[in-house]
Amino acid sequence: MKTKSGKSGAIAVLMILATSLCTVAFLDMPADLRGLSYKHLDANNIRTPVWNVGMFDRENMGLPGFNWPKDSNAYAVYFSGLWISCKAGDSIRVSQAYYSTHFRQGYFDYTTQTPKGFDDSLYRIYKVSPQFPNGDGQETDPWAKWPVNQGAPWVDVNGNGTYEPPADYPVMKGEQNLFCVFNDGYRDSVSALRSTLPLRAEVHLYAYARANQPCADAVHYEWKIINKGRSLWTDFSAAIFSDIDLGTSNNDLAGTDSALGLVYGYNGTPTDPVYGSNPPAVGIVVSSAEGHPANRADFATRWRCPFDCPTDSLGHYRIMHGLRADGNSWINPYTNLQTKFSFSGDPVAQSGWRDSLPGERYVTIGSIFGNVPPLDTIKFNTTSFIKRGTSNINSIAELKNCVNSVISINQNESQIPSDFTLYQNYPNPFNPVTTIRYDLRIAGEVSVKIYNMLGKEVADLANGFLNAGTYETTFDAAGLPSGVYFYRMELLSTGISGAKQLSAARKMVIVK
Ligand SMILES: [Ca+2]
Ligand SMILES: [Ca+2]
Ligand SMILES: [Ca+2]
Repeated sequence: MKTKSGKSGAIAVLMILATSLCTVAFLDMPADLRGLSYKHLDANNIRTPVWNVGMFDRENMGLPGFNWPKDSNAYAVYFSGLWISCKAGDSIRVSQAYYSTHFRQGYFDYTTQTPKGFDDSLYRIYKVSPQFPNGDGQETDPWAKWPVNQGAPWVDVNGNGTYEPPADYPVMKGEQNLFCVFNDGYRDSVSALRSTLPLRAEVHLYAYARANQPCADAVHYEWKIINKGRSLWTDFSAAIFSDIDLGTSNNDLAGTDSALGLVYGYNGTPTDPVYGSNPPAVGIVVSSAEGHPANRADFATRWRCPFDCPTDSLGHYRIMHGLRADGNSWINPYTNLQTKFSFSGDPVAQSGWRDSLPGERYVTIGSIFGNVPPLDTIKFNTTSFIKRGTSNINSIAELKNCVNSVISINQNESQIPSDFTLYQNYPNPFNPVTTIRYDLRIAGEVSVKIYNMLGKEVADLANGFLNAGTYETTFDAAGLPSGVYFYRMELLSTGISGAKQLSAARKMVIVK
């Protein structure tokens, strides 16, 4: 059995007991398991569970959750969770999903300053898909169940303020979309070592995955964190903790990239017993941080236990502010400068400050938002993604090449469940060749054209009848000057709801 810092053999015995009783219970979970629920994102080649209490990448019964390639026996992450922290008055506040979790389902009532919904089965996790307005009879809920009254995002097509599916529908940025609400107001079962007063935070999680995710397999998380207490949060930070385990956990390394705002894990040896040769690299990137002065990640680090392991709430607060667990700053030994991105050298170029001595690794990445007054909301969006190259090290190069692509997808506006999807070109900016991808869910007359800034057509990439399916076309801009261009797709469909003309356009940049 995999052992974790701070876990005892007694807990492992309890888990085995729980297993034999076939209950929803696993290693290091709090005693009260009522209301816990999870559903999977498995739209591309990642299959991973998301829970209604701030944790993800973990299966039931304490098993690793980030299955890639899905339906294989290989996993790249053991556990991930949301971490938040602040100061309120003189004291620090820390709430974490860290194997166990400080969060519970339900909302935090501002008026009475109490958590609510713990015993209400409506505060479960929800999942909807553009393909299944009535659900699929398995994990996918009917659109009508989408909990808009809990804050789940939706589109009011007729603008009357009332949710009337299927005319109105959930915001669906991907083929699979999850939502849940949780808060940190219940502290009854918190480990004494990491206990602080709660922040009184209410969190709305919207998570999604796309079937056709360009460049790398990815899942996206949008954390909306609301200060429901009556105190100002100062030095508020949000982070994702991840116990990356690429196949076998005892031969991994990790690193960060401050320019990309990325933390990643990779196999420290060319071959992993589970993944074999050329094992993949897995990354987490802060795709946006609204309410943050620079809208980006401020810190990313990797740590090991017991060497530089946080052991109490103060240590975790420090990790969530880009410091070492002991309170000192990280010092880059190659520059002698303080940094909040540890191990930020380049394993591909074999330069700079790199991780060494493969073993068990943990990673954390996040943003420091500063002051958050009562009832203010911050938005912290993260993407987890994975890429396999031609070697354990080349996988890092390939992973980094995909950062901009997975982020551009994450920043898309709500995807209306329509008859087609037009994706961002890749690469972008480009010189001189790029790829444009689109999905047709029904057959129809399609045109894809490229226009310059003046609206003049400069290329015609598709024109004619196409069956439903996924299409890719390459565009060679060899004869065109640098600048901003647009590509526009039009679809004339004759579906069951009658003939209709649909169009979408996106921007791209030629840099020579
Ligand atoms: Ca409506
Ligand atoms: Ca490994
Ligand atoms: Ca690990």
